[in-house]
Amino acid sequence: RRWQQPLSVGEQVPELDLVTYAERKYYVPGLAKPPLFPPWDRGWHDPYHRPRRDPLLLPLRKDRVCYICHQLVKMAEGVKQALWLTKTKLIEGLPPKVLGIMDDPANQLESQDERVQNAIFHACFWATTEVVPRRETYCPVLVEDLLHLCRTMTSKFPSLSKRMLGRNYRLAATWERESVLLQVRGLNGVLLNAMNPIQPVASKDEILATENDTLETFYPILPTVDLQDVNVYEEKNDTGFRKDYPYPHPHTLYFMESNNLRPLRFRPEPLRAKMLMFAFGNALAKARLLYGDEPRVLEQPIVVQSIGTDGRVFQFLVFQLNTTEFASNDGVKNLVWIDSDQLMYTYAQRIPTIKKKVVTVPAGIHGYEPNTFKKFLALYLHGAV
Ligand SMILES: *[C@@H]1O[C@H](CO)[C@@H](O)[C@H](O)[C@H]1NC(C)=O
Ligand SMILES: *[C@@H]1O[C@H](CO)[C@@H](O)[C@H](O)[C@H]1NC(C)=O
Ligand SMILES: CC(=O)N[C@H]1CO[C@H](CO)[C@@H](O)[C@@H]1O
Repeated sequence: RRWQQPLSVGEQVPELDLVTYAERKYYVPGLAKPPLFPPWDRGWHDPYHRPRRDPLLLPLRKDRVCYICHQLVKMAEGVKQALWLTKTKLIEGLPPKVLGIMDDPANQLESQDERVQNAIFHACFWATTEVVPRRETYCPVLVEDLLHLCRTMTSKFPSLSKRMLGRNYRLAATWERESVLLQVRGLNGVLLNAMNPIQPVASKDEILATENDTLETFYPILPTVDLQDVNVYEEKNDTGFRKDYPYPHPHTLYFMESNNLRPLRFRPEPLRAKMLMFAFGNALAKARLLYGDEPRVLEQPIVVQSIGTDGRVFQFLVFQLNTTEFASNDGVKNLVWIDSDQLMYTYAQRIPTIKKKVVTVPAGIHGYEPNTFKKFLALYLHGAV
C-alpha cells in the first residue's frame, strides 16, 4: 500500500500529544494505533524481494482504455465484428483474379491430385505411429507438405524464389475506430513474406463503389466485446521485421488451428474473424511504415492474404487495405474476399471398419476434394504469375 498519513487526534488538537505503541513494537491496549511507516528501503536490489509495483504508477499507464486483439481472442460476433472494427466490406468467394490463376491448367503441378493425396497420407498416417493421429501432429505437417508442393512451382515461376517464411514474429498495429482505441498485437500465424508486393485486387471503380456501403452493426452488443481491455500499453506500430529485411512485403498468413482440445480450438467463424484481424493488422503496420500515421486513402492499396485450417477444413481470405481513415463510417471501405469451409478431405481412416467380417469402411482418405488445393496453390502463386 502507498504510504498515507492517517488522520490522528494529535493533528486536530495541537495541545494533545498522541501516544502510540510504535516504540513498544507490539499492541498495547489503551494506546493509539501508530501511523503507517514509510516503505523501508533495503538500499540495494534484491531480485528475490522485488517491491510490488503500483499499477497506477507504471510508466506506460494511461487513462484511456485500449482494446487489444491477440491470438487467443475469440470474437463472439465473428466476421461481422471484425468487419466493423476494420471498416471492411465483405465479398463472398475468392476474387476473380485468384480464380483466374486457379482455373489456368498451366498453373497446376504434374499429377497434382496424386501428390496432394500423398501429402495427406503423409500427414495423417506416415508421419506418426498413432492409431488415431492427433491434430497437433498432422495439421502442421499437412500445411508444411502443401507449402512444399507449392514451392516446387519455383522452376516454372522463378520469382517464387523471392519468398521467405517468418515464424514467431510479433506484430503491433494501432488504430482508432469511432473514438475507440484498438490494437492488433503479438504472435500470430506463419507469415510468407515476399520481395514484391501483391498488386491490388479490386479496381478503382470497385473501391469507389464501396463508398455508399453501410457497415452492419449488431446493436445491443458492443463492437469491442471479447477484446482484452488494458490500461498499460504502448501505442506501437511494428511489422515485426527490421527495416532492412530483404523480404519486406507480407504475402500470406497461415493459421494452423491444431489444438487437440476442442474447447480451445477456434471454430471456423472465430477463426475467420482472427484471420481477418491479423491480415488487416499486417497490412496496417506496413501502411504505417510506408505512409506514416496520418489517416488517409492509400494511393497504392496493400493486399495481404490468409489461409486458416484445422487440418481438414480450409478458410481462404484475401484482404485489401485501401484506407486508414477509421474514425468515420463514411467514405471508402477496405475490402475482403472470404471463401469459407473448404474441405480438403471428408475424413481419414487408418484402420478399416469391419462388421460381420465385411469391410464397411476401407482405410484411407475419403471424400478428397481437388479444388481445395487448387485454391491453396492459387493464393501462393498470386503475385508471381
Ligand atoms: C453515393 O451516394 C451519393 C448520394 O446519394 C451519390 O451522389 C453518389 O454518386 C453515390 N456514389 C456511388 C459510388 O454510388
Ligand atoms: C501508431 O499509430 C497510431 C495511430 O495512428 C499513432 O497514434 C501512434 O503514435 C503510432 N505509434 C508510433 C510509435 O508511431
Ligand atoms: C490502386 C487504387 O485503386 N487506389 C485507389 C484507392 O481508392 C482511392 C479513393 O477512391 C483512389 O484514389 C485510389 O486511386
